[in-house]
Amino acid sequence: MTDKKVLTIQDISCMGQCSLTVALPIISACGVETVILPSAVLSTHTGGFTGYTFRDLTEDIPGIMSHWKKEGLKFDCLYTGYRGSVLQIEYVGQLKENVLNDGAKLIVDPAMADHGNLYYGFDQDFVAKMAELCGTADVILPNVTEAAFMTGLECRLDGHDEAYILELLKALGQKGAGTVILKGIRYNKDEIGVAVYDSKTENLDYYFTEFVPYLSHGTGDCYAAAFTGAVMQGKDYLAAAGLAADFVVECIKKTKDDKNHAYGVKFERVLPMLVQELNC
Ligand code: PXL
Repeated sequence: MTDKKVLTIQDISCMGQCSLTVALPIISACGVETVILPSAVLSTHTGGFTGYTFRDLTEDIPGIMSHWKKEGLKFDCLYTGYRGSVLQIEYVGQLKENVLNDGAKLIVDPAMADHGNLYYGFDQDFVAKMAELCGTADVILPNVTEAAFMTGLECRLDGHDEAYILELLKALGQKGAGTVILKGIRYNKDEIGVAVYDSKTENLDYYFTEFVPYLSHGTGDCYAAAFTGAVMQGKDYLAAAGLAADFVVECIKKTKDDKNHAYGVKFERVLPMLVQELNC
């Protein structure tokens, strides 16, 4: 058991099974205390819904941060997910300086693109800032689309080979990230994998799972939350990357037959897996 505390900054999409509404229960199921910094409140996420509300909470961040600083509150990990503005990316540096313990980990999920496209509302300026932030992180969790956007390399959605994947990993590592966990690797049609690349030693490992052909929002957020919880419980990066991958595959399997549920995955039904692996 751990007494470590994770601070996570991302939005609340009231409906949609993503960002904070999945991070909080998933990291908690891992047995890890989760402190939240909501970056925005949306009625739904931006993928597949129209006419959603969006309240930007950027201007609340400095006040929350300075209150925590006054109280002497410090956290062991900062995990950043979806952020609604460039300024919010810039605040991550200040959070790191003011409310993180020495040796705390910065885990960055770019959470800005998938399947070859940027999410609605993001532009190249945002991509450049996110790439800069990734350069300061201990661990980054991009998918292949995000990796391609941040490095300017070609975006290939399948038919990958190791030369292409290594090119992406090295380019991301050269920007400064300590460990790159690259998601969505397709070396064959039956499997999907993550690469775990240490940019200092250039050590590369993979973890592959069965490929379940079903597209859903929020799987990246579920992955990042389970990964973060596992790392806080002392798993090494490869073990945490593998557990998170198995968790997401099970979430997709629990969801894929429900045609009305493409907005997110039924992660609630798989939380016992995390409790069993990390929190008993
Ligand atoms: O799942 C990533 C995500 C998080 N938050 C919001 C989103 C998305 C993806 O579309 O729109 C608001």
